Amino acid sequence: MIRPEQLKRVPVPASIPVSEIAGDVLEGLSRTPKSLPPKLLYDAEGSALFEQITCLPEYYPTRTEAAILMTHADEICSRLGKNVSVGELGAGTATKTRILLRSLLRRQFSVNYFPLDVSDAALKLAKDEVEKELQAVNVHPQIGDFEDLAFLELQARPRLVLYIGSSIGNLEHVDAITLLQNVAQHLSSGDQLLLGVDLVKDSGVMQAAYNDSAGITASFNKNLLIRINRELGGHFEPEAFYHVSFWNEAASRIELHLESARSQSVRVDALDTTIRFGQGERIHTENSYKYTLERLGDLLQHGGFQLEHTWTDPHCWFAVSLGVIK
Ligand code: AVJ
Repeated sequence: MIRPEQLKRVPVPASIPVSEIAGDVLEGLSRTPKSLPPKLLYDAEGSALFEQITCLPEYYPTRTEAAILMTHADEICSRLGKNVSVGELGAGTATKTRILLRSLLRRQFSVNYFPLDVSDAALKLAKDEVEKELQAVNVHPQIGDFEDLAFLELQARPRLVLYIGSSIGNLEHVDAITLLQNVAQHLSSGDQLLLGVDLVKDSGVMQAAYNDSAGITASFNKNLLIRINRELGGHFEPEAFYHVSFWNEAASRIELHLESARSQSVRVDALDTTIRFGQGERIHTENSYKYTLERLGDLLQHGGFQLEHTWTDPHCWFAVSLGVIK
């Protein structure tokens, strides 16, 4: 965890401490039904696989959101405070962010940009790519998860917080609201949030995006087992698990699971435990919630933001909303 006093360019830890993975893995795999927190999917390898996912023909969210940002960048920037600093939650490699930064630099001389991510590797790429293209952007990478929001207070006001890419879709509704409330707590009147969420649409379109024909999403999902093998001395055979994904209409979400192909026992050395799987038993690895415009409005409001404007694409597949602290 990063504390505010550590943020003055003191070296930050290279990744989530192993003990934290151990606790999450032990807890998740001891539960019935078994589950693992989605943030564990995003180690260096997982983040690289997710980058590949964003380029897949079936995976519409990234290019749809990028198109919204490109089409409306000037209008979005015209609605921002004068001379904003930019923070970003789950920045990844910041590819889409550069669309906004480019446009922002037509309005202000420089930008202080604070990308937060759990992946050290992704942040390094983000910093390199942004600084290579946009010399007037000062990048201040923040390694951490969404509990480490104190860096927002290091940003000069007015602040813009980016939470794009539908990352909020990983969260249960109550947790999404709590997260926005936590963000709001570090902000002041006039500070803004730009939030990107995936919208409910034809289920075939959504399901194809999480079950691509090249099998990249399957590799992304199974990478979690490989990570446990590497970091915790696990003995998972990734071939002994199937990638399963489907649209859960009642919960308004795509679910990702790893399904045991047979009954098996898997030893995890660092946990000093053996995990038993029945044939067909699943580990729930990720949810990707899809919103309606109405639910998106409620989310912002309950999170402490007043909705200023929402931009969507022509199919209304994805939405980018700007909210402000009153
Ligand atoms: C990174 C959470 C936005 O939900 O679409 C993509 C994750 N998982 N394919 C999403 C993901 C499998 C992605 N988010």
